[in-house]
Amino acid sequence: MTGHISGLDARMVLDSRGQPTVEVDCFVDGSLLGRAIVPSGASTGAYEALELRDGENNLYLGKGVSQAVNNVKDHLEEALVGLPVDEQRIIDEVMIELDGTPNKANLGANAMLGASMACLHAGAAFHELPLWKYVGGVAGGLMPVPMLNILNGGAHAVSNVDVQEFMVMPHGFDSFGEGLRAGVETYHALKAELKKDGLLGGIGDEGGFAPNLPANEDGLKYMVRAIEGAGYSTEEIGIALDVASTEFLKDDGYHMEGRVLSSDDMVEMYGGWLDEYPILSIEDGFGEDDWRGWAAFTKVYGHRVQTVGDDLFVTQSERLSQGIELGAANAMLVKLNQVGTVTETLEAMDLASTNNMNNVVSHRSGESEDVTIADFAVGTRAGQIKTGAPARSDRVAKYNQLLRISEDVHEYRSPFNR
Ligand code: 2PG
Ligand code: MG
Repeated sequence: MTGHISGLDARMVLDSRGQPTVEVDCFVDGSLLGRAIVPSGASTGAYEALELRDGENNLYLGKGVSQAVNNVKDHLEEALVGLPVDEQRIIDEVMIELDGTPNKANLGANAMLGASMACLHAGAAFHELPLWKYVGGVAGGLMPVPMLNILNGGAHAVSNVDVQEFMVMPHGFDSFGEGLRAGVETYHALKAELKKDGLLGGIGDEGGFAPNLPANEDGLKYMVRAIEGAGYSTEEIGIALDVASTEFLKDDGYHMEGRVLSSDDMVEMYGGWLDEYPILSIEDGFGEDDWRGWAAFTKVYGHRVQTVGDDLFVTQSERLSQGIELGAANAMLVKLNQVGTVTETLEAMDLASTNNMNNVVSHRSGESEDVTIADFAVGTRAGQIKTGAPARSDRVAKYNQLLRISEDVHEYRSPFNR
């Protein structure tokens, strides 16, 4: 075995919303050693790397990925064959150079990430290591505290709730397994609470319940009822929100509950919520271009709450550097497909942690059976992962992989007492 990439293959498969996505196989010395499926967002940020979709025809309503698949077979394979599979940085740099654009517009971030992750898996397999250990090296793994998105709104649900994600964060437990169990029990308790009030309907894209509610704040009330209903205290389980506010930011302000709010109004609203509810983390509380709102909020409340940039940073070092300079946030959401390669993702995470920011590894709303992010979160010692409700196999698969990993990795702690 030489450990050199001998071929790539790619195909279209479906994601959890029934949309096409890219799957890539990586062959080393003629054997299939790595395979990965690329996720896809709904509330995507404007600065994300380009997801290449066929568009022009009616197949799959224009969402086909045949060009991206062909780019793997026609261009990426030729460029990567012969490279050592465990030289991830070289592999990614070769692809970036071949693409030649700042946002992967040429080959498509979906083609490139599929290849990048497939090679990562193949590198781990070549060295006969579990993926988390290959990613983490001698530093060993850290089990992440899960953020379970148990109440879905925004672009992930058909409801009147603007806030996209109400998550529970079981941070006050001794092990990942206990934390997960508490989160899952809270999910069931939420179901019971919503049922009592006649609000139980379908579930959203990430498996959380998706009720219509009189106000966004009612989502917070239900979260507390669920935590307590499950027999836990709000000291053990806190709330994390993804407001995904870029989705309802228009030219004149944030459109919420029939009102138009300024950034200052938003700061005040969140301040009120922080006084009333056990909120540990707020993601995308401000729009992707509202640097001023971000910085104002983090300045006043950053010592009390984790402020997480998703659409703001799009897992890209350049945007993150800007945010660090402005003090825009104290954490970065990590989505591999926002930047398009494993190496650039690791670089952005490194930049965040050297600047004392937390990293939160995240799924996309369009997912699959691929569980790369579970291992990735453990190996990078990110400390936090959000990967949906404990419902729908595309979400549960990640939690199940974390349960398997937790047989070997025992370190688990709240990211808030560092
Ligand atoms: C988010 C994600 C995942 P999407 O906004 O954080 O929850 O949603 O993949 O639709 O961008
Ligand atoms: Mg988000």
